[in-house]
Amino acid sequence: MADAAVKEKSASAAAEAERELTDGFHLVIDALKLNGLNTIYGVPGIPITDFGRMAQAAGIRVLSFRHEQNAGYAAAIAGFLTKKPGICLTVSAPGFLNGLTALAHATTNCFPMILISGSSEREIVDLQQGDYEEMDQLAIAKPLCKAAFRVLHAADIGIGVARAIRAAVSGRPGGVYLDLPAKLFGQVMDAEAGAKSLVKVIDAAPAQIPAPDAVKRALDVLKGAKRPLIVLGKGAAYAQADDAIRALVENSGIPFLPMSMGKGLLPDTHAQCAGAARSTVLKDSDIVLLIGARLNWLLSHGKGKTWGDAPKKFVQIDIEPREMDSNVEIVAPLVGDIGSCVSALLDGMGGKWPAPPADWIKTVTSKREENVAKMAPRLMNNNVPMDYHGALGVLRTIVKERPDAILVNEGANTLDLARGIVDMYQPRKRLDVGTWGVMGIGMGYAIAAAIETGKPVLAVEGDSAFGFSGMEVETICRYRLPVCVVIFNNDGIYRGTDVNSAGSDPATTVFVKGSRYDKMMEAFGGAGVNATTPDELRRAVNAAMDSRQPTLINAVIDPAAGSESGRIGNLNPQSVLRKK
Ligand SMILES: Cc1ncc(C[n+]2csc(CCOP(=O)(O)OP(=O)(O)O)c2C)c(N)n1
Ligand SMILES: [Mg+2]
Repeated sequence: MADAAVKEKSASAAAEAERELTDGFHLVIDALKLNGLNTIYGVPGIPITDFGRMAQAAGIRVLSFRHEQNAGYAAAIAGFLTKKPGICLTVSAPGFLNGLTALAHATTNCFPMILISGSSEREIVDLQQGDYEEMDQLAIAKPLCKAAFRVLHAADIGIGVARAIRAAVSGRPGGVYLDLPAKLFGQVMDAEAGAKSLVKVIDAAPAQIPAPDAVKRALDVLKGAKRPLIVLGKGAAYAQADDAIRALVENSGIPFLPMSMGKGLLPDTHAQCAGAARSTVLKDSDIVLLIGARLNWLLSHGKGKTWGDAPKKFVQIDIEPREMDSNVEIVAPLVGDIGSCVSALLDGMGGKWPAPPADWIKTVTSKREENVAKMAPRLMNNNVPMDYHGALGVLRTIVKERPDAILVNEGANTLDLARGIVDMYQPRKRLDVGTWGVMGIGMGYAIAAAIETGKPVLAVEGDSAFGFSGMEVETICRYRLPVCVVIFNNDGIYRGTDVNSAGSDPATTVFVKGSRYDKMMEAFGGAGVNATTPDELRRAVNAAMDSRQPTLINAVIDPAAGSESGRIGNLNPQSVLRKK
């Protein structure tokens, strides 16, 4: 070879060596950061341990959990609180499956979330040759989420992440699965080309403006109402259209009923709140405007005894057209995003919207006052052991005094009674079990709520409910989060009094009597308190909220105080044969 040619060849080799390279690890990190996704909830392991380290080094907040399900619930509720997809990161097969319940939960509850799981070698998985943690994760995830994608080439990471984000937040939000095979992380490509391959998602959840005809139709129906009602679902809370929703309620003068996570959009103490007159308004209303609330089991499917015999017409605001007529006829469907739909209704109402008939308002108000008065003395009781009402009366006052704290709530009696008793004053402050009534959201939700909002969190947990995610108290202590967990310890599921008549094993619904959950928190350096009276409970919760230190209060509740399945005992199947 001539000298010149040799020189040229070695120069180009040097240039090649100097050319900056990037890899799959960094492209995923850069793609997330470019789209403002700066927090990851997950559990490390092959093949994503280094990815987590590198993400942390690159300024992403990476929160390591003790179990993927809790990390997944954290990501799901982060999505609800921020309108950006919450990110959950897991290892392959078992880690992926542990995260999957939360992904399905996010989809069912319409929370935007992306489950990113590492996966094993495609060539081996697809030939079923028994790879480490072998599983066809993409196929398994598909029926449980809105969309599922796999990225095989580093150059496609930008597009893969963009598609995942759009699928999670656009239209009706939900869960998305993103499968990243181990090999992808180590794939190398030219850094400049890599940077160019990334996509910053523009207008990820575009406004969906309702059709003018549909708005007029809805207003015409509402105008004819004699006994109107507005139902505010968690979709209304998610929308972050708080001012418009408040204006619609107040300008129309219509009583409103908040669903569990819709509480606080307007304060529960608002003059138009019909929360304490729920059965009356459902039964007797004639026109019902549903805002981000579905007519599923939580609203008795819009029919039957709960809704009474009075003829009923439904107006429904939802971003998903197929939600309409899902259970009963919707006479005025308003399809669009909630902010745009509510604003359009407000515009159409103008300044002279007639107030609802005075007798309807009077009926609702007096029912509500009657029920509130009936409840009041029970909430002030000082019984020892505490009952649910005595303990919740304390927490109700604390939330009133600290309206910006976030309340996480799960259990059966602990859930149903807290929902009714503890008034909320601000939007998106009550986070609970959602559409499935799932146990296990507690600590994941509490952690994400503290991380995403910086506000103190009060987690009110049945002793059974807490057990599903209890190990995450270590996570709470590790990150020094301002979380106060109050466990309503009644020695079991629904009640602690069941006995097994057949043998020596304990009954199926009871736990170790007199357990001291507070010691679990102490094991990791947090504060533990055993509270046996309303006064002890009050002092302990206030101290925790003031100190912002991880705290667990074991609130001792009368084991006989609860009822089977809380407020939904009617859903237990019955047989005509006598129970043995
Ligand atoms: C994932 C899951 N598993 C099981 C259940 C069934 N379940 C409903 S409530 C509940 C626990 C109720 O007990 P607790 O949390 O102690 O509340 P309490 O009624 O005693 O106050 C269980 C296990 C569920 N809802 N979700
Ligand atoms: Mg219990």
